Amino acid sequence: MAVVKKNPIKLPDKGVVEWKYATCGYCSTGCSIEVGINKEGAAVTTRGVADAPVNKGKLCIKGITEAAIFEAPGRGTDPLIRDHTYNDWQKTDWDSALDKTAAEFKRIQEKYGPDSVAVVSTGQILTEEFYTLGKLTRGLIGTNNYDGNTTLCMASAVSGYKRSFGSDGPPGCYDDFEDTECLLAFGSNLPEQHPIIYWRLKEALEKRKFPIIVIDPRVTMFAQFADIHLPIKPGTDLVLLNALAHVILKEGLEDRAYIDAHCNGADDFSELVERYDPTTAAAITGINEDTIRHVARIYANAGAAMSIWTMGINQSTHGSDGVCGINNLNLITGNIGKPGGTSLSITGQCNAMGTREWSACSGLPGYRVLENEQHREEIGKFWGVDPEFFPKKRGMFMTDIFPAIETGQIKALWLVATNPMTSMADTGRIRKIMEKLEFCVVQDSYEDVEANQYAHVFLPASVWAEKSGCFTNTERRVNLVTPVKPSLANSKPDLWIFNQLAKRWDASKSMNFPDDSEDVFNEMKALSQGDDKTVATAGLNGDPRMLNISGMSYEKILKQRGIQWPMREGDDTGDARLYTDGKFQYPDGKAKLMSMEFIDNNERPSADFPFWLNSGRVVEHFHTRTRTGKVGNCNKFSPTPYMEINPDAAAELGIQQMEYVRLVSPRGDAVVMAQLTQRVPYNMVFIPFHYHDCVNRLSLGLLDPHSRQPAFKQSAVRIEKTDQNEAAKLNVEMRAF
Ligand SMILES: Nc1nc2c(c(=O)[nH]1)N[C@H]1C(S)=C(S)[C@@H](COP(=O)(O)OP(=O)(O)OC[C@H]3O[C@@H](n4cnc5c(=O)[nH]c(N)nc54)[C@H](O)[C@@H]3O)O[C@H]1N2
Ligand SMILES: Nc1nc2c(c(=O)[nH]1)N[C@H]1C(S)=C(S)[C@@H](COP(=O)(O)OP(=O)(O)OC[C@H]3O[C@@H](n4cnc5c(=O)[nH]c(N)nc54)[C@H](O)[C@@H]3O)O[C@H]1N2
Ligand code: SF4
Ligand SMILES: [Mo]
Repeated sequence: MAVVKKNPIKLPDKGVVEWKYATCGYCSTGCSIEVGINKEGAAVTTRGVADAPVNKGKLCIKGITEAAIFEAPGRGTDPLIRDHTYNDWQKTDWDSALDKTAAEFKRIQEKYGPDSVAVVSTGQILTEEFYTLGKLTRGLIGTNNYDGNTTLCMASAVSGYKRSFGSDGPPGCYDDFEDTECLLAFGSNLPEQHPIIYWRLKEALEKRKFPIIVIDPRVTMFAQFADIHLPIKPGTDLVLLNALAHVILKEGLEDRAYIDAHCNGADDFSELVERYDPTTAAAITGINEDTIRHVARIYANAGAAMSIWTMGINQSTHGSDGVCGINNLNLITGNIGKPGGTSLSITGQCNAMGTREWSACSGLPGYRVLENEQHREEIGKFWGVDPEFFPKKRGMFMTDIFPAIETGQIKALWLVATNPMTSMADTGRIRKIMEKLEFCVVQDSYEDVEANQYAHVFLPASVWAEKSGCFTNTERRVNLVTPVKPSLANSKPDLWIFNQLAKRWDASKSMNFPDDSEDVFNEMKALSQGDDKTVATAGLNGDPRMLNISGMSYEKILKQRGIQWPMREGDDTGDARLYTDGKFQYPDGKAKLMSMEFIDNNERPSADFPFWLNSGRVVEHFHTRTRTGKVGNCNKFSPTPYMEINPDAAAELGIQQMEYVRLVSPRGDAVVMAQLTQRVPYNMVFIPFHYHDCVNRLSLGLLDPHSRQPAFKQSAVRIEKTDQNEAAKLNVEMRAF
């Protein structure tokens, strides 16, 4: 038989002369990536690194197109400066921009007190940069109002881990897919938001079938691939979790030996979940009682079972409680710290972990806390700062900083790699708040970032692999970014900017601000080293030294394509899992079963606003589109703000596919295009939050009491018809940003 010859796919020759190593700068999966450099030294393409443990050569659409971000339109090329009336920007030199920034911070602190300057950072710069920003903010500027956009993202996971286990730190890893016998996924659309973690899951499933159960009000791509989909009523996951525990305890399916040996609070917990029987829970969650019992039995009877979650849990008024509920489920079934048995928060930004570990945003570096005297003294001594200079408890969260600007308590704001004008809830209010600032400095790689509309100084930062340092991914893997090309124009690495700014404070003369990122890494290594026996004395949140990176070096990280912490001095590599010995970070070494009552406090659909407003992401875009909005091969899939609406609801309102509509909430309005799809239930619309002046003009964002994270996914709206020509004009204006 004649062999049919197919035309092989021909990749255009990009003229690559060298491949340089980095870690992807978008999501927290942590893919190892190589950037192709041509003979002019320009980054022209990317490819996955074949021997990397995370991605084994694979990349998603964002990683594949990432070389385009370096020269994308809107990059900041020079420092900019302007007066208080927001007149035209003037180009300036670095010294003038940094002098002005330092002088304004000092003037305002002198006039209104040290905490009147706020610093809000990100999950997207390198760990060495986070650590240096922490040193500058805590050790020199001396404001306690220092936080990051991770309050919009991972704060509930951090808070839940601390409450359950005594410390932050995701205990599992991607290899757990290889051993698990059941996977529960709460509010996570893994195939779109973490495509390569999803690919790892599919790989495991090809070798061995095990049930996938997805809990999400939408029929996401993940839900479509699941064995069981629980389309839960928004914001009610805690009730489902308490009911699953109810069934497990009632039917004697728990791991009693594990609970007795490793958990406190079992009696209170049994008493609490007794009230969450499946019949009561079904009425609240919309999941029928038989399914609740069925899922509880599958999970508890599996030899090893794991749970993952993302923003469907964290971004809720019960975000922290939801995380504790997931941890409870895994504690009572003995599924922590064993292969295939874990409670794994899927993180968000490329270095959401790095900021938690080292930025000193909510405490001090290396999981140390401000509330602990010993921690303050250790860091004070190490940095050469009087420990009395440190506050004795954490300051405001990002979501409290903005209301404090509104009331005049905070007068100056420094935004580092975050764009609250698009990403915070109720942006109409945020706009008014930004106008109140006496001084605002924006440090971003792109000068067209919307937050810059209210800045008086703009500091253009180098982006991603123009810099050198580490990211930590979802499974605690520290991986390296190397500078693959020089910084664009007059932009500078964030590390350089922090170091130069530090020089504007006299006290910096007796401190160390290394220029080289590896020297900074070595400082962090030294701070992470320690005697593991200090657990009992470490105080509030246990032993910071669980986060031990003392055995790592850039060379080893590069060689192993990323190493998980902890890796102690003398170890060959890092530990895959935490808590394998069932010893937790509370002083008595036990975890805590948390008893949590459900409080029904969400804004919900009403006669005036009859639709749930849900929001999230799509695979081709990243956040506020400062990058993917300019990459043609990403932006072409969804250039226009749109909502998913159920076809039955659309028919009733007389709305056609691709028609523009006006959405109205108690906060504001937004014009979007309608995409008719069964993915959303009849009384819900879903909007990707990537577009400026869109879903966050509408969202309420009630705060979780523990984590202060906003409930971005539970608001209410009504839908109105709108003039199609006007809407199209508005859309063109918005796309021209
Ligand atoms: N392509 C792409 N990937 C990304 C990002 C991106 O912008 N683009 N961002 C990164 C970041 S920072 C993050 S934080 C992650 C986010 O990753 P994900 O959390 O997976 O993404 P989202 O789309 O925000 O939300 C996930 C799901 O939560 C569901 N949900 C809403 N309300 C509820 C509820 O009450 N209960 C439950 N169980 N589910 C609910 C939504 O319907 C949605 O499908 O993605 C990361 N990866
Ligand atoms: N309605 C709704 N709102 C949400 C969410 C939701 O699901 N729904 N999700 C929330 C979540 S989980 C998150 S994480 C936030 C994200 O919200 P933001 O942090 O506001 O989003 P980004 O667009 O990622 O902003 C990061 C900025 O950093 C810049 N940048 C990138 N690399 C560098 C660098 O190396 N140096 C410097 N200096 N700048 C750099 C980018 O250009 C960009 O402007 O949004 C939150 N908002
Ligand atoms: S999955 Fe995440 S880390 Fe991997 S290539 Fe895609 S965006 Fe980058
Ligand atoms: Mo996030």
